[in-house]
Amino acid sequence: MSIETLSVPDLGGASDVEVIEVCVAVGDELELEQSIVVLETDKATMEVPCTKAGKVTAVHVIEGGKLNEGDALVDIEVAASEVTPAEEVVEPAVETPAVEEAVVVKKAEEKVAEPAAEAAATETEIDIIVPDLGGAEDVDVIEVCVAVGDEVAEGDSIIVLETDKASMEIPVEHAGTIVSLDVSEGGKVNKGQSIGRIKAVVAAAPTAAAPTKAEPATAAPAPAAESSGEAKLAPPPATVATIEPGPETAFYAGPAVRQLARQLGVELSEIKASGPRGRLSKEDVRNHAKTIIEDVKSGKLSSGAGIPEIPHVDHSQFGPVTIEPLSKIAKITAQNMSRNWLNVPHVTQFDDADITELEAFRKGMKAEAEKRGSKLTPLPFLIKAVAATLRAEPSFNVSLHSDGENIVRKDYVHIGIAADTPRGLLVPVLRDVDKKGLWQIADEVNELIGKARDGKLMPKDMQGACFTISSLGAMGGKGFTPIVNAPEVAIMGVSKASIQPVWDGKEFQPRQMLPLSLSYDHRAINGADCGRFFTHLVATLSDIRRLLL
Ligand code: CAO
Repeated sequence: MSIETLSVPDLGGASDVEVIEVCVAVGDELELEQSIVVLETDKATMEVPCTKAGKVTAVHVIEGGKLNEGDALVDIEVAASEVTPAEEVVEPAVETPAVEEAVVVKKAEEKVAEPAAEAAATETEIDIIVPDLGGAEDVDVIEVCVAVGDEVAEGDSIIVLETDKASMEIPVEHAGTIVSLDVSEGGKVNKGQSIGRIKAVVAAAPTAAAPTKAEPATAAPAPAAESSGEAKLAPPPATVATIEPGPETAFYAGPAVRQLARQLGVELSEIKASGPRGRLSKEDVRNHAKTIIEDVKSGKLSSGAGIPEIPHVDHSQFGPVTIEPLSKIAKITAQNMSRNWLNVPHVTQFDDADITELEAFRKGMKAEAEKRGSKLTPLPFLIKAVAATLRAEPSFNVSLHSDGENIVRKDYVHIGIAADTPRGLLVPVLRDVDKKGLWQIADEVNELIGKARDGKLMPKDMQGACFTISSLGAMGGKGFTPIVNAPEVAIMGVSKASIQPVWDGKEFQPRQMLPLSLSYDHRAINGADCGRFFTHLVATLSDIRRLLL
């Protein structure tokens, strides 16, 4: 182990450069190329990368401080095998191309040598060549700023490149018309590569060998003025490290921050900056992404892209109001309802079951039920009939697999019962209903509903349902469209039974009709399946002797 001090590399002549972000702290394990600090001049933002891997033992810089070449940044403890001779430690410039790139920035025009006054201007087609990229290879093209046919002015950006340390705009050296482009967004480029051609008016050089542009100090020899006689653009100065905030960009972010934002798929323009002078940090980007995820999870933000939020309204402007917090269950229900409503393509089918005989039987059993300490409403009959129908029509006893590739067929029949409780809507689950008799179903339902209303349900009591029944029969109403409780694929709404005139072929008969509505997930179930399910269910309810078959 040895302690090494990492210092500020060659800043291309810039002095008293401001530290706008310190990216490390004592104790951090640094990897090679990890950013230590972010510096900012009036021309560029630059991240100073770590040239040695190791553990930070001291940090010598603070945010808002000023730095010059050679100033100590951090001390790191490096493994013996990593230790370099002392003289190399203080010479980081060779290993920090990104910083070099950043700091040699000057506007293209500043580096353009004035053409000789006597040189004649000629229109010629020339290659647009990728300049020295400070040693970086296969650099990502993140933006192509021009199209064939575009008129460009000298210094206009042709493409924007990005390494993990710097964004760089590659400017054109001459005004002219883009003739061809051999580069596309997402592609990679290297120094000296021709990325297109431009028809430009250039000053004819006095001799073929004379370069048309001044070379930036750190740039590699230009591939310009080739002996082919065809003019080539001399490489522009190495890079512009960041895109400066202009009126069109109200945010200010370094390349690593931009890259992180792209990786996470967040819009920089939507992020609130916490850094000095409105600069976005990686932390800002992460926090923004985290907030989005939390908002989607909580239902505050819909995952269905583009669904506008309901605007806030101050209701007190219209009359007196009180504001009460939602219960935890109400909040969870709201999330689940939104999620299911947005994710499940619902279809609801309606039918009426003739429960005249069922009701006669049920009422006949009331005294016995009371003797047993049971409560016999139409609900246990509905549960039993639904269980039998799920067995007869197993197309409803399924769930879509979360991989979107498979369907899960269930060989058990557990049924959820929506219960209105003082805390909100709860759905306890009655297990293996197909194996149970009516008394047992009635007793277990009553017990579960009692637990739900007393707040005594355990999470396992509310899991694993294949199908849900939501009965508003005691409350009234002629029909409603219940929302599927995914990953179940169907739910049945029960409304209030009433005596209706039913034509028996000769005359109208007064019959007790029970309105039913069946909502299903159309990804898993088709209308014909629903037709078969409903026919079987209605027939069973109309003649409960069928449950014996
Ligand atoms: N038609 C006519 N009368 C009905 C009926 C119907 N469909 N369903 C029940 N009744 C009657 C019962 O028979 C009972 O009367 P009797 O005592 O004279 O027999 C009376 O209404 C009260 O029934 P109940 O409400 O005590 O019991 P239940 O078994 O019908 O319902 C439960 C239990 C938990 C389903 C119900 O109380 C409940 O909470 N429903 C709300 C469900 C809900 O909120 N769903 C969400 C809607 S959005 O999906």
